[in-house]
Amino acid sequence: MTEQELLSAATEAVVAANEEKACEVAREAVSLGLDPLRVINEGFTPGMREVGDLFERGTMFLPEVILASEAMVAAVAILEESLPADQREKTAGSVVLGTIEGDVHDIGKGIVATLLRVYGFEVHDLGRDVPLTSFVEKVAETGADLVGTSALMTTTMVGQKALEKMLKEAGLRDQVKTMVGGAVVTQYWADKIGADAYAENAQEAVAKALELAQG
Ligand code: B12
Repeated sequence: MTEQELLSAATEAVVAANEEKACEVAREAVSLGLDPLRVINEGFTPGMREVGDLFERGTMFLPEVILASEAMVAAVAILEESLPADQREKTAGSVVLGTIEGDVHDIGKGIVATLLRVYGFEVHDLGRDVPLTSFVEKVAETGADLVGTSALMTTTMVGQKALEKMLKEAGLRDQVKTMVGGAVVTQYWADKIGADAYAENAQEAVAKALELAQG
């Protein structure tokens, strides 16, 4: 299988919600020594995007979307194992990360967490459906350099705006940088709510986090 064929097979396996096939493709990518991030970004993620489009058009239903996301999670786990081990000494900075309350989408947030760790960040991953007060409490407790929030729905991205206000009210906004992401989030939204950075994908998230933590 060529690299291009493998990327297409990854996309197809997610769209077909075929976990076995998705894992087989991921293992093949590892054995061929392909860049795991490229396979996630250009193979599996486009599959998830297509699933979203099919769901929106009413040609795919929620149970299949769940199976497709399980296939993606299993395949990504295999690829993540082949990323370099977490750096022993966490020097890049510390990040509080989570998906905003009311939102259970956590696949993308999980990829961002993994990559930040690979690049030497200490990551406090609060998980998904995280109450806004938990972000504020964790920032206060850890003195983190950054807080990153993920929102995949128009109904939950407003939580990112509310968090900006809550951090100000808690007197923490000057000491922590904020970073927002998730499928519905844009640079425009980040600017509008006064977040310090927006990133479209996990690689960009690492680049922005490094800039913010060092700046
Ligand atoms: C998989 C999926 C699900 C799965 C989630 C499984 C899981 N454990 O995450 C399940 C089936 C559970 C689900 C449920 C629902 N879903 Co859904 N889901 C999706 C789908 C198809 C893919 C999301 C995904 O995983 N993408 C792949 C990852 C890799 O991409 P990503 O999340 O965007 O992450 C990348 C970047 O955004 C960025 N990033 C992400 N987070 C962060 C954070 C920071 C700080 C930074 C810097 C960057 C960053 O980096 C990531 C890696 O590159 C999307 C469609 C879409 N276009 O996104 C719909 C979608 C998000 N879902 C949607 C809906 C409506 C729902 C439901 C309400 C359906 C229902 N009727 O019940 C429920 C919501 C339940 C809830 N309360 O949260 C809508 C939202 C519409 C809207 N505009 O509000 C979408 C857009 C589908 C659609 N087109 O209608 N869903």
